[in-house]
Amino acid sequence: KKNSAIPLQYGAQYSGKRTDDAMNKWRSNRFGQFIHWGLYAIPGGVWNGKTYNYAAEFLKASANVPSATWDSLMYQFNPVKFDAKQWAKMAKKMGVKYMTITTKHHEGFCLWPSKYTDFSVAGSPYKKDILKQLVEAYNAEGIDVNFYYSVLDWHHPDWRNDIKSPQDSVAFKRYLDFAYNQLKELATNYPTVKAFWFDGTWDNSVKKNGKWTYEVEKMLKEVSPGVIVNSRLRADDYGKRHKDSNGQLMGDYESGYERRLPDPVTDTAVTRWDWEACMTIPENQWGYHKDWTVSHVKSPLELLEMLVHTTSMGGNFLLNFGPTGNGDFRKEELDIATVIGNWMGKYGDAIWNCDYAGMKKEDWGYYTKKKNSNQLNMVVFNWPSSGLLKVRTPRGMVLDKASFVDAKGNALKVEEIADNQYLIQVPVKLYTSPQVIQVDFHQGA
Ligand code: FHN
Repeated sequence: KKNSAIPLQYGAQYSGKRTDDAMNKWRSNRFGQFIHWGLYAIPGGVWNGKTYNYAAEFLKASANVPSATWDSLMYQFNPVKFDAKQWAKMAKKMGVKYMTITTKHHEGFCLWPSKYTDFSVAGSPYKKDILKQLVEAYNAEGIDVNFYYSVLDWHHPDWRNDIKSPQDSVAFKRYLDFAYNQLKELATNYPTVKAFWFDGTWDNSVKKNGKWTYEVEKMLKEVSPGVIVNSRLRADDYGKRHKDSNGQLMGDYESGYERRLPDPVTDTAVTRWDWEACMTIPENQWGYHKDWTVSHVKSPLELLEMLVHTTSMGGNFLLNFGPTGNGDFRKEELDIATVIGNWMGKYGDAIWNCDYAGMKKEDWGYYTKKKNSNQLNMVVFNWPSSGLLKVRTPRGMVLDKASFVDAKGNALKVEEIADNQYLIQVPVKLYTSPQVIQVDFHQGA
């Protein structure tokens, strides 16, 4: 039931979780590859010999590069090593079921030949449509493609951070028409797109145009039925973002978790709606940065733990990659993709199509539950030196048997030590990657 205590024209367009096929597919994907690629990949965080530690895609701002100079990087954009099929193969091996690509980041450069601007691949020496190649190659591997779109635009002369005069209002209206047209163009020309991922919507200018965000959501869903839109797009009549003034989530899923995850003990409220977290491999680099020694670089196991943690709370995990200006991936990213892919190859069924199990978090790791089944996965990151894994079940849930997923014939001993409390006996051993134990249960009286 929609809570409409405060009358709104541009609030949430419906309430509750979507249950249609497109949303069910989005939810079952669980693991995605984010790709930030644009002109910023060419300087890679270095300007005039100086390395800037802040996010590489913000170099224009960090190094105070004049717009004309930055924009002329377009004439250097010629990624000779770009091979969409290779990218898609790597993604497939890593185990992702979707990929989200920056069609246009804050700098305004478009990876497709948009008829509404000259600032695109079409004006670069490379010339060809990057989006089209990516959509075809990833779709051919069975991977959904989603489009990231920055509403904030440092290139467009009509972009405004705020509306402070009638002139601002006129200019910004032109900008909003431009962005609306581009979005319609994307939805029309790439009909297999599954979701739009909005960003750069935090400024007052956008907050004062909740109506536009409402209309964009509506238009995209008309042009591309079933398409999914993240909460970042939206503002309501009063400029309230993500959730409207009545507390209803706007868009189809919550997209606020960036470089952080909800706490698995205290933040279980997130399991009530759809959500996605996006994550960088270094501390805060989305675009390609030449020097990754500027911050901590997460290990494959740290990232894997985040993926499992996210799945255990009913969310999707979008792991970011920043290809080089030549169009290939740095070695660190390829290595991470390989390690995660090897694990996913064995244990992916503990991720895809899995959800929150409704159980208390235990110190050994995370539960995930295959939808509509009587099976739990225990993904164990902290192997116990006691050889005992504790499981506390909700009332009425009775454990039947447990085994390693890769040794299903060998049952592990399950001992009931008190009402709804069990110990599973496991070998005391040193493992170098998280093990998955499958547990069968039934609902008792
Ligand atoms: O400023 C951007 C950043 O470059 C990156 O695109 C992330 C991805 O969530 N979004 C913005 C910061 O919220």
